[in-house]
Amino acid sequence: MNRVGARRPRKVPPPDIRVRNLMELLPVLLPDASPANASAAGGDARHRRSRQLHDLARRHMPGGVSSPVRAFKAVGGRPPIIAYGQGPRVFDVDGNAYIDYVAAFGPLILGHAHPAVTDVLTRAIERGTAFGATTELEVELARTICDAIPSVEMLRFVSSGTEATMSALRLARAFTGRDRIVKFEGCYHGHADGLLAKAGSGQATLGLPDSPGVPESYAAQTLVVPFNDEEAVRHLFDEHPEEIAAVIVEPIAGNMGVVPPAPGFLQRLRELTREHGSLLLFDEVITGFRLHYGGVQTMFGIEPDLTCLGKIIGGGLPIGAYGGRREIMEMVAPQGPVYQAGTLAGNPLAMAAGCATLERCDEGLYADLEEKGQYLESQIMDVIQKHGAPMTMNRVGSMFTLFCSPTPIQTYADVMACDTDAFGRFFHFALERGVYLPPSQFEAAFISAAHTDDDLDRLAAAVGEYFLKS
Ligand code: KE4
Repeated sequence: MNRVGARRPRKVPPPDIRVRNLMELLPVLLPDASPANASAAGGDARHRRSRQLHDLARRHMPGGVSSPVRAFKAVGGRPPIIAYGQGPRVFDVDGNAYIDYVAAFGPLILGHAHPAVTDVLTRAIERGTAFGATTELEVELARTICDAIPSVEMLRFVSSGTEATMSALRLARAFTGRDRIVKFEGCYHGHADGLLAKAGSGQATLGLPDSPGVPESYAAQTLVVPFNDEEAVRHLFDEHPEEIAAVIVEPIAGNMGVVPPAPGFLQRLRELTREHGSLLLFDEVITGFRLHYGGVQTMFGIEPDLTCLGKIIGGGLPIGAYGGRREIMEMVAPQGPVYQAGTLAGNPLAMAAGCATLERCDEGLYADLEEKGQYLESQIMDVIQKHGAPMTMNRVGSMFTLFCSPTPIQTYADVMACDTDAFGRFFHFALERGVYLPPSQFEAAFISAAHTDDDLDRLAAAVGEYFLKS
């Protein structure tokens, strides 16, 4: 039993994998660095340093990662340790190259180390890293986002998507004077206690904790219903009249894999929330600026009361934001009584990377991404049909998921019926061939502006080769 305060002898890692000095770890990248492709070398020798570093990582960090999905538990095996990225590729510490469809789980719409972003960051970093004060670029990014999303008249920057949704829900409760919130099975909004809730059994509508450490009382304030089930939402409002502060939804679900809203579903949520005096929150942490300049809301012509953003608006640096109607946002401290704060909120480096990224999110970019998405989808659907493969693809713009399912995926129940073991086998088959998909059946994959048709062909070829062999 560790006595509090007792100093444990410091464990020294085996000498041969002591992390070298920082500058050695960040060698100047040669522009034409083209390390051996993962499939070029043989056996485990090509992952030697990754394995060593992963062992060291697991000694010092739970699961050897800073976020669970990165640990490959959903697909098995051990993750490569990444050294750097360039355009559509990432390279691991053993020099293996991968065409990257993870895109850091969404932010990197321009690809890795886009010169426009790295140039701006290089300039910004020479001026300092944080000030604890408002900066000009922060005002510029806030203005840009408010101009891009009509429903966002005012916003607050935070440092993660979790902070954005957590704060927006606190604000919604304050604005409505109500406590309950509604979320959908399969949608993920970050790890704030009240959002780690799962559906109660049977007719029970009150949420149950979806993680140890979440008090039942917190989860009970969260009502969880199936995505795309508008009748279930209507029933909740009947069951809990004047108790529901807000309904939060990923307007295009990305966290059960990509599942688009059923026709009219989002519009119905807008009607029901307005009818019952609740707020509609669009969690656009993934979809904000991913599919359209602004949010999915501009594609569907729906104005939520509050919007949560992240990922792309920070160009790969830590960021989140929540915003919406002025009368609601003016309740946020210090203008109003709803407290929320953050040391590194509005960080100047994140603001710089965000401004540089959004500057390039123009109509041409989205047209290019849609064309690439259509090309990839046609390539993959051809292969699936040719082999009669038990796989289907959901795609919206440049976000997609390959589901190991012989039938279409339209609901959370459909997703839960997928063969996740088969996905794990396919994931590693592709990884071995230098194609890096998100390491879970329940994630969205992303095409960036840097992906070429050859890169897209490599993924389609991996699908074809996999089913040819299986
Ligand atoms: P963060 O706290 O991870 O920045 O954002 C939480 C969040 C909120 N809303 C949506 C729609 C999200 O997708 C996320 C986070 N997304 C996951 C991937 N599905 C981040 C990857 C991870 O957890 O490591």
